[in-house]
Amino acid sequence: MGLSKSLIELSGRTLPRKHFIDSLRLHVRGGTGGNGLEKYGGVGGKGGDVYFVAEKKKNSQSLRALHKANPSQAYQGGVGKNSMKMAIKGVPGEDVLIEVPLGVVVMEETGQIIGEVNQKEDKVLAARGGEGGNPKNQFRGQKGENKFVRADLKVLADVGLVGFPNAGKSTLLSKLSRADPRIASFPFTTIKPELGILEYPDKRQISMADLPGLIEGAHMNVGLGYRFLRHVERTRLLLFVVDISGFRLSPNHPSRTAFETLVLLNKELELYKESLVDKPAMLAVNKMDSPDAEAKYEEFVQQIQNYEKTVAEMDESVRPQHLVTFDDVIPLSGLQEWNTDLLKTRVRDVIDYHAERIRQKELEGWKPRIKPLKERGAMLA
Ligand SMILES: Nc1nc2c(ncn2[C@@H]2O[C@H](COP(=O)(O)OP(=O)(O)OP(=O)(O)O)[C@@H](O)[C@H]2O)c(=O)[nH]1
Ligand SMILES: [Mg+2]
Repeated sequence: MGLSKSLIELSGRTLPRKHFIDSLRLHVRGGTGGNGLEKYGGVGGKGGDVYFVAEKKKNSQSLRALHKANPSQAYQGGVGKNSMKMAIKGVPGEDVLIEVPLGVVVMEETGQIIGEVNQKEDKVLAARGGEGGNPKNQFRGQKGENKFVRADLKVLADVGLVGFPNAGKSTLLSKLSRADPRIASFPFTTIKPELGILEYPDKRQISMADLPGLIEGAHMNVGLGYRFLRHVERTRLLLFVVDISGFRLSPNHPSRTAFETLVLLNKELELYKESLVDKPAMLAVNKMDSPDAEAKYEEFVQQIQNYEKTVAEMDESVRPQHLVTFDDVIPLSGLQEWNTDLLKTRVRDVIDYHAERIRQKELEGWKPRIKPLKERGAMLA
């Protein structure tokens, strides 16, 4: 299935860039190597590399600070020193470390991933410094790698909306929060994650990320694919949204029932990263106001109640190995606001339930550690 970004381009839409923050294009260039000194066989210093590393101090949640600190977004490794009579081995150029928040993916301009900064010790080489001059390069210091890269920050949200295009994710978010995402009757309306905040009477707030629609093949970058799948990683709860009438991208594409879209979503997550399937999940069966929805829902419930069995009967090409477990399944209509309050309450309950479970687990492993009082030397009376 050759669907790609062209659909979006064809529609001539511009990217709304409101609340979603985080993508930067940067110019990175490794330092030039120093020249060697042929007469003495001296080797020039290597040019400095450019790396992405985790920021040391605060754990900021955006790339904005980085942009502010260096609006030109150009980073260049230090130049390697020439080999000299007195210093036969040239001193290497200094490496440049670009500090970013955790959760940053560094990519080539083509979208190919160079590496990710997910943990404090992660270090991603973005541009290698040039070799110092040596016999192999006629003692001429080499230029460093020189290119543009993209740094994307994965969304950090309590809840991530996962669904096929057009399932009504953005509509739902607009009803649950004050967010005002773009809504339209064609697939791939949402092309960037956007955040909404669910507010509760006791001032509790839960953040929900509206994500672009996912279709089969997404893990291989079909549709908006990979670029968005990674945003699912940093959410605590996945809220699957399916259209009770199913989905069909175009007359050239197979028509999928609601249940099939669900299984395919499950499969895409699994193919992208198996651990995503183990995340707490809920299911919103949407558009219950459409014709024949009740009858379709009845069938759907049968299938989901026997999820494992129904899936086992499906063709291997669509069948996931590892099934998502849903803490709740709620039929609703985002548009008509049927059951949306219930959903809001249940989202909170499920998040709290899992938080409590994690806390309990931690407590189980907790043992009081009785330390001897610090030994003290003789005290002066
Ligand atoms: N009948 C009915 N239509 C709905 C409902 N929710 C959304 N829609 C319609 O479905 C279409 C798609 O809605 P969106 O909210 O943009 O869907 P989405 O899942 O965000 O789509 P993408 O961003 O393309 O992935 C729009 O025409 C909505 O008006 C619903 O509960 N019932
Ligand atoms: Mg949308």
